[in-house]
Amino acid sequence: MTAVLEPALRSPGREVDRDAALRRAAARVLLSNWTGAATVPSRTLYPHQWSWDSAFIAIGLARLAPRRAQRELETLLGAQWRDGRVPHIVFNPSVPLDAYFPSPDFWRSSGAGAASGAPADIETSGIVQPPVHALAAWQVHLADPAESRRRGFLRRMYPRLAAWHRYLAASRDLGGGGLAAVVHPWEPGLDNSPVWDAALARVEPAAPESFRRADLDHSSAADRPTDLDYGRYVRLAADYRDHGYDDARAPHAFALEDPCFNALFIASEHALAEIAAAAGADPAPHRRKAAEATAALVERLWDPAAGIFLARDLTTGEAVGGHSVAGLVPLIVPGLPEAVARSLIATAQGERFGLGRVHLVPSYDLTAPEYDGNRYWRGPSWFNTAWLVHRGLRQHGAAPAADALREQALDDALRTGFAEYVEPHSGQGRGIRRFSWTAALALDLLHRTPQGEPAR
Ligand code: 9WN
Repeated sequence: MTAVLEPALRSPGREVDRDAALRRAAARVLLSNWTGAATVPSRTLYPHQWSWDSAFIAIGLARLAPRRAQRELETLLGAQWRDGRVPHIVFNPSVPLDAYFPSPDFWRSSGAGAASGAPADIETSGIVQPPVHALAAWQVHLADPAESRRRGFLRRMYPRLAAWHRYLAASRDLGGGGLAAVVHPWEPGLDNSPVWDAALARVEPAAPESFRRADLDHSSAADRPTDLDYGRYVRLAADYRDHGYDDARAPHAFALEDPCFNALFIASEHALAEIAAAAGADPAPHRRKAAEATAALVERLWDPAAGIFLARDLTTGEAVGGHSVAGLVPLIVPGLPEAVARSLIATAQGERFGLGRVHLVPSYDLTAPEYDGNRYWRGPSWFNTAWLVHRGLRQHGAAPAADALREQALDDALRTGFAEYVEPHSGQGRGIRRFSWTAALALDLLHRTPQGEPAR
């Protein structure tokens, strides 16, 4: 394990050099991944626009170019469906079909999704990703309120963001308990997490010869989901498509309530209340919805004995999946009961996540048999979840732990050339490099208030 320095032991001169180098390098990554209307997560592996990536990217871009950050979110929400859903991928028509799988001719959104309100002139996927967008829009506004007001940014964003949240609350409350369900492992964004294993095992995989993976052209197979995972991803997406992406008609062989997805919904609902007030609308319904969803999150997903939030499989009604970083993310929820927050912090600092003793926050329990430190979301530490845990730690008064995590994230981002993820024990970069949200969130973490405090 490489040493993790306490902030107090670092030399201030070194930090200034590192920060300046990091700022320049991160800005270069974001510029080279900018298409003119949005930012691709990676020029090679992910050459289109992704939903939650764009929200994280906008949060970082706001520190660099607030106008471009607004544009990032406007482009994404420009592909919103009439039923309110924000698709997880917005395809760039100038990118060849075989550059990414599944491509637009697999999803066929403008045809198969027409009755659900898919746009006729833009091709997208038909599933969603975690709703970080209102949180991002509010941060983007705060970075330059005068420019935001001048461009009417929040007034234009508010109705779209509110429709997005209404879609999740109305069409995705498949369990009827006040939380949104995910219906595909790509939706929570932690695609091959061991949390989905039991539910996915019930899905008949699509035949391997019926599709060709493009991801293995750009990343090592050992760092990626397996072929069997892909067979099941394809089957679930094809079934949803073949039911017109209609949540009321689709069989939803895979339906789970994920704590990270719902925590981000709640944090964004709080942001939506701020946005509503600033845009001249009534914030009260958003505050009410945030409070109700917080109560539902604790009631349905909190496991006091495990000291973490667990996903719930709606097919069996069981809590599943063990200790995943997704279960720590509710630390970002404002108004989380203090005892729950304390217990979550203790879990993060315990042997399963090793906070402060390994690199960032492992995506899965270091002590579990399913843990694999190289394979995607089955162990490696990612920068977006580290950013979320950092924010949660600050929010709940754990400033020293938050500061140490921030320093490590900045070091790891620069040292690995903005890797997609890192192996938790060695800190070695895995996946691809020059990954946009790694660069963007480093820019946000670098930001200090005029008083010299790290930004919240
Ligand atoms: C499928 C773009 C996305 C991220 C996800 C990450 C990965 C896609 C893939 O890349 O998923 O959506 O092809 O593996 O798991 O969180 O949004 O960066």
